[in-house]
Amino acid sequence: MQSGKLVTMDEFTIQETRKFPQATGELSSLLRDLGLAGKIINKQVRKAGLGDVLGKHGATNVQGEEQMKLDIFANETLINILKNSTDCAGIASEENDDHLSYEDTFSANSKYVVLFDPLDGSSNIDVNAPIGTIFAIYRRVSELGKPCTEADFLQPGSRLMAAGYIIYGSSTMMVYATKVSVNGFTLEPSIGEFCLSHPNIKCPEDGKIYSINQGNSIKYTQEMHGYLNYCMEENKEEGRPYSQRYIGSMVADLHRTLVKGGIFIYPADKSAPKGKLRLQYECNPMAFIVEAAGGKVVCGKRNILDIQPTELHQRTPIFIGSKNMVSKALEFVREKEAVV
Ligand code: FBP
Repeated sequence: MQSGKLVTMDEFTIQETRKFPQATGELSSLLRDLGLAGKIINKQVRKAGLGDVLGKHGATNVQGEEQMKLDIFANETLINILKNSTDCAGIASEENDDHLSYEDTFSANSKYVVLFDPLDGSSNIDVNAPIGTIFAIYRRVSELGKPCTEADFLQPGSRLMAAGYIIYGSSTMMVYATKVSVNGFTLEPSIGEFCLSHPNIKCPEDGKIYSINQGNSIKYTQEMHGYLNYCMEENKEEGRPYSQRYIGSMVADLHRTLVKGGIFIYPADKSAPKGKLRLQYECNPMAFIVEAAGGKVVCGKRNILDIQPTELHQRTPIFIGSKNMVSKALEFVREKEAVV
């Protein structure tokens, strides 16, 4: 890659495919379709204050959450783009009760399924803070040529083929991981292409930032308080107290944690004994990305990627980020936090 030469995500995925002689290019083309969906959602997000896309839609989703107009727009955009894609047999979304299988011949013969959170950080949409789209790609376990089944969407994270997110922040970026590497692409508006800007991302082993909604701390266990006190206590040698940062969009808090180091925690608590964040389209894709970048992810007792899902919208506690910081947190919370 010559310095200064822009490498588009399309070029990059094609170059990567060449490294795997058995590759058919289907996964790369699916990633490109997700990039296209990201560009269309980005266009709406960037002018959210002008069009009629801010505010609530009036409906609620399967989690009982009020859906925002942009949630619906992003959801429909992804469903339609992946439906027209030649490489997706079906989808599951945070906004849909059940999975959707695409039954046209092309889709039914596709070997991949996609799960997504179409717009993560809904509470930040109307206040112009960073939001994102999260996606996870599995090779289906059901028979090709037939409609995909629920089993295709209830696979452990360790079976992911690829996962990523698109962050609509100060710039728009797409970050995705395969089993071998994590790469980031920034949208170059003048050519409308995601271009390689963060090659081979590595999550620093240590960090100086902890990220948690401490407003919930009255509901935390003693062990969790033990770790928070550890983060806030003075220890110059170890660079503590850490700084606290919490944007309230998982995509934005995880993007910072991935590139700068740190730890992001959404623990179980008295009102959410299984945690808040969803395993299949929030925690597993982020866990796959951070682990591929050398970071660590647990639910309090074990690696989140080893959990065998039983429900599409199940939740899990999550401790994710710099390897050494997550290991330290585990020293405090192991056992008590594990509810899965
Ligand atoms: P959705 O917006 O997709 O429902 O995601 C959940 C989420 O907004 C995460 O992005 C974020 O990390 C978390 O919930 C914030 O929760 P809380 O407001 O309880 O801290």
